[in-house]
Order: sequence, then C-alpha cells, then structure tokens
Amino acid sequence: MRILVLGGDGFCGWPSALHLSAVGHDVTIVDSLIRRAIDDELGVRSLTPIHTLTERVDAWREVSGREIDVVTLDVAHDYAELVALLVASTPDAVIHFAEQRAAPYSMKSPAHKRFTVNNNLNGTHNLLAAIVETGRDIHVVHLGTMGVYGYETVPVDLPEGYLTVSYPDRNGEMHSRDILYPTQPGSVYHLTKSLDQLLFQFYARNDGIRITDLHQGIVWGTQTDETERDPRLINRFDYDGDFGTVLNRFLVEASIGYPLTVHGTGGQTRAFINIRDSIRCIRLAVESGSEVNEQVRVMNQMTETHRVADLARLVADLAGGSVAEVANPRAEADENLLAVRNDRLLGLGLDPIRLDSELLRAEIEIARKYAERVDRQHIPCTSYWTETRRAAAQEHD
Ligand code: NAD
Ligand code: USQ
Repeated sequence: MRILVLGGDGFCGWPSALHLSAVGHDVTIVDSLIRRAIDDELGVRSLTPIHTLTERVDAWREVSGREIDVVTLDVAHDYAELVALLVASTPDAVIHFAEQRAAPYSMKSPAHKRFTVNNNLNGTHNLLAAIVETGRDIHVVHLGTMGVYGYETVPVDLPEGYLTVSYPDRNGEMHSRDILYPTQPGSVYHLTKSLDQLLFQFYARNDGIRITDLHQGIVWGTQTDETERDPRLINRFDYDGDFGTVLNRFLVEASIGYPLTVHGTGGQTRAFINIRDSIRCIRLAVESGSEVNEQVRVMNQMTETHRVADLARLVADLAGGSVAEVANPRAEADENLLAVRNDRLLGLGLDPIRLDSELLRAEIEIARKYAERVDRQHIPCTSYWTETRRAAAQEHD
C-alpha cells in the first residue's frame, strides 16, 4: 500500500513509518518538525539522542535498502500543498499522528491552549477537506486517545467508541441507535481529540470518507525491532514535565535517583500500551481499511490498565528508587476505575505485550545509558490546570 504518515518524525510516528516500510509498504513521512521546535521552546531534549529526519531516512535506506520519502509541511496551515501532495502521491491510506499531544503543554497558558486547538483541529479538518477535494478513496487512520471517555467511578467496561441507547418516540415506541460515547476530556489537548470525533463523524457520513479512530492509551517504551537496527534510527524518549508520559517518566526518574513524581496519591487508573504493540495495531488498522464503512470505526488501542501508584511502586522496587507524592498540577479525580473493551484489535490479531519486570528492566537500562542527558530541572511538571492548583503546589513546596 502507499501510505502517508503525517507526524512521522514523532515518538509514535517514526517507529510506525519504519515498521510499515519494513513490511513492504511504500511510506512517505509528512511533518512540520514543530515537535523539535517545541523542544527548543521548552529548553528540553529527548533522553535519547535523536538524529535529524534526513539522517534518519538516510540511515534507514542504508540498513534496509528501502526508501522513505520526506515532505516538510504543516498540515494545519499548508492546505494547498496538502491537496497537491495527496494528488501526486495517490495514497491508499493516511495515518494522522500530526497533533500537539501533551496535556500539560496544552494547559500552560492561553497561548498554548490556542495553539493546541488551532493546530489539532485545523490539521484534522484540512486533511478531511483535502481528501474530499481530491475525490479519492483514502482510508484515514487517526490516533485518538482513551482520554476522550473520561474516568468513571462506577464499574463499566468502556465500549469501543459508541453507546447503543434506546429511547421512546412520541408514541411510546422504542428505538435504538449508536451514539458517540459521551466525552469528558481532562485537558485542552484531550478536548481537541473529542472535537476531532465530530469532524470524523460528519465527513464519514457526508462524504463517505473511510475513517478509523484509534483511541490509544498511554504509550510506554522506546525502541522497536526497526529502530534498534542502527543508532541513527533511535526513537524519541520524552521525560520532561510537559511531554514525558507517566511510566516513561518514572523509568527515567528511577534511573537517576529522582523520587518518583506521583501526582497526589496515585489513585488514577489509566490505560497503557507498549510502543511495539502500538505500531502493530496501527499496521492492523491500516491493512484492514476495506472493512470500514460510513460509520467511523473506533478501536480502543490499549492492552492493560494500571494505577499510577502501583506503577511507581513497581518501578521503584526494580530500580531501587523512592516514591514522592507531589501536589497534583491537574484537575482530575484522585481515584477512578477503568476497564476497557479492546475486542476489535484482538480480533484483528493483536497479541498483547504485558508489562513485566523484564521489559521494565530493559527500559531502565536505556534510561541509565543516557542518564547524563537528563536535565533534572525539567522533571517537575510546572503546567497547572487552574490557578488554585498552582497555589496549592507552591504551598506544598
Ligand atoms: P509527538 O509529539 O512525538 O509526534 C507528533 C508529530 O507530529 C511531531 O513530529 C510533530 O512535529 C508533528 N506535527 C504536529 N503538528 C503538526 C502539523 N500541524 N503538521 C505537520 N506535522 C505536525 O507525539 P506522539 O507521542 O508520537 O503522538 C502521536 C499521536 O498519537 C498524537 O496525535 C497523540 O495524540 C497520539 N497519542 C499519543 C500517545 C502517547 O502516549 N505518546 C498516546 C495516545 C495517543
Ligand atoms: N502522572 C503522575 N506523575 C507524572 C506524570 C503523570 O502521577 O509524573 C499522572 C497524571 O496526573 C495522570 C496520569 O499520570 O493522572 C497520566 O498522565 P500522562 O502524562 O502519562 O498521560 P496523559 O496526560 O493522559 O497523556 C498521554 C499522552 C497523550 C495521550 C494520553 C492517552 O501524552 O498524547 O492521548 O496519554 S490517555 O491517558 O489514555 O488519554
């Protein structure tokens, strides 16, 4: 298949592009490189020494003999170029990773909130409008988030995207239909993913675009079979207070003897998936695109759920670190339940990697290898959801 990977220079996009190329697909990476610019803005860098995108694809050509084309383009702003690219490259599928994906970054300031909304919603809408303009049948695979569902305090198994509701008409006769699961986003970033869902619903119904929305959990890990093939292919690893996700942060913190930053009591339960499973799911989604019709196909892309406090304990025990309960910068429930259906990806053949000590030890080794690159100043999260949270954190310090 011919596949465009929007956001193919990022943490999930890069290993996905390599994997799809390795199994024989014809891949083009499209990226504005905004993520690298945000590193400069924040004064942080990936734990792992990532190479330029040009060096990355050159290295891939050397080790695999396969070509990955690169197009530098801002999906949110370069609409005419996007249409021209879709016409010229005639893709069978477009994988859309190209969004600002950090909840703390999206809550830093009014400017960051506005950037996140503009970038994410314009990007998604430009892609959909551009596909309609080309008149081509292109399957869109979008990386959404488990966070659109919100977090329950009652025991339910979260369905894959839809709730079937029954309601009476004016004659008392019952009807039923599928509606999008009510969203309860926990940050401006998560809000953009909730709004993306409506854009998808509209364009699927109105224009017949085939769309798969992958509601992905928190991705952990770094390397994949492909990124391990050459040091120049190494994947990004964020650990800072804005872009670092919880388990990867704990692994880095433990490896440098920094007390693990559990927000509040750590009673938050979240969904997780290893990066190697994430790229397999994306491949399964792309290769099963012919199954998609005018109802957006939603698949929950996660393999297990864990409480934050339990993860911290596990990592601290393995690496010998300590755990600290820090004031939570986020407005979120201290405790929640989370159980998730993921039948669709299992049905397509996903064989989940379970979080275990061996895998965690391998990640701790990676963190230790690059420990001298860690800037401890950038570990605390200093993006607050509300002024009350900011004041509480200052009092706590
Ligand atoms: P990332 O920030 O590492 O990568 C995103 C890439 O998209 C970057 O290379 C960036 O430069 C590019 N990009 C952003 N806006 C763009 C634009 N307007 N035009 C062109 N390129 C643009 O993020 P990631 O961790 O790889 O996440 C990829 C996607 O997966 C995101 O949509 C995110 O919401 C979703 N996701 C990520 C996780 C996770 O734990 N990392 C979990 C669930 C869902
Ligand atoms: N947390 C800590 N300590 C930390 C960092 C986070 O206790 O040092 C807590 C947070 O308060 C939160 C939980 O861990 O309760 C998860 O935080 P996270 O930063 O790992 O995940 P989140 O902000 O939800 O965002 C990440 C990705 C995002 C993706 C989402 C999937 O950045 O792109 O959409 O995971 S999900 O969480 O399933 O919505």
